[in-house]
Amino acid sequence: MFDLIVDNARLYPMAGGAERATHRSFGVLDGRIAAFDVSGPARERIDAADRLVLPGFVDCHTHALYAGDRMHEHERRRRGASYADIAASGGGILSTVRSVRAASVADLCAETRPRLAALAREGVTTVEVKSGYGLDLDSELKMLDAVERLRRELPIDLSATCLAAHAVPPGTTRGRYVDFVVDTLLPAVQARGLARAVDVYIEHLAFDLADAERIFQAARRLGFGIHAHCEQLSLMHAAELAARHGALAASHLEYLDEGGIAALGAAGSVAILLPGAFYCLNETRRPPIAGLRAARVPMAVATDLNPGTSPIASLLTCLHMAVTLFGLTSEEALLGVTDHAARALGLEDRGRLAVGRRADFSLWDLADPAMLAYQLGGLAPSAVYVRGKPV
Ligand code: DI6
Ligand code: FE
Repeated sequence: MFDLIVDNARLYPMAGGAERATHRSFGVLDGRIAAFDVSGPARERIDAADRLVLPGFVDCHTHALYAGDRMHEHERRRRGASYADIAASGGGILSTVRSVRAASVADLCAETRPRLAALAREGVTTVEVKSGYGLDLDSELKMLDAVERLRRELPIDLSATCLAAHAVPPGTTRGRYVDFVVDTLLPAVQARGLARAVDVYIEHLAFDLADAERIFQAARRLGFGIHAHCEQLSLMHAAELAARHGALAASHLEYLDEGGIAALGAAGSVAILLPGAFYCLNETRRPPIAGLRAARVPMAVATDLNPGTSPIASLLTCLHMAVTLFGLTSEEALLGVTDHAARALGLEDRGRLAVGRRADFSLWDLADPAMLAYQLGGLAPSAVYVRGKPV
């Protein structure tokens, strides 16, 4: 006896490819998909009435938890200021750090809930959320505590990443700050079980390869998954470093070269593409999609939702941009927000409709899933389920 049977569905399992399955139904037991083409008794039934069924979307790179906003920077950039100019004048990441340090856990949760709700309305059932606007022990732990509080409270799932190496806070040096991250912060996060992965912003205006090397070594000793912001504004050969540490994923990659592509391919790391940041920063250099495709590096697509470079609480918008701005096919973009995104988080229990995977799925009144890469705006699932329960 199943807990739930979904019948009369056009299923797109996103399991190894983006094509439609021949199955028309599946059964759910204990929150997981138990079998396809099922009949017989079930505690509950959904007649999908020939609607599409897709796996729940995974937004695998966000900075969704923050306080305040940076609307004035958006306007300065329109008048010609660069991201680096804004950072140099005390804006950028450090301006959000001031707001986050002044906020309570309750404030952070209250400001973040609507953003997560917006993602959930589009069928997102798992969101990765990074710290990195605290940059001291109490404030980084406060951010991760807030993520944990939201994770317990919300029907969708959250996966926390410690991005302590996001910027050097005022009043210290880069070297001393990396010492603190390695010796104090990462062990504290690990002891409290507050993050699954560690990320480093490797960029000329943030941390260099030697800093990242030390942080990744410490993170791996503590059992964290490895993520990195790589080659967004310049070629640092950060992707090779991340790959050498067995990174789950490397993000951005606009300046990635052949060596970096080969390294990601050999390590089995996912390339996370963030067209929202590319768009908001008016960038012109596109990530090397043809090279990634040829090297069979799995590509994921995420929002990078953050108050500075990607204030975009819509994964469908980013899916559309991945196609229109970066040239992904709609199939690649759909795999990028499902199977490949789950893989980028090391969450191999979701991302595709397959026996044994979590019953996280959405129903859509659409002729074809490619519609999601075609129409911008106005699309939402008619129902979303997490572990077989309606959201
Ligand atoms: N991810 C980041 O960490 C920075 N850029 C990006 O794509 C920016 C975050 C911020 O400006 O707040
Ligand atoms: Fe980011």
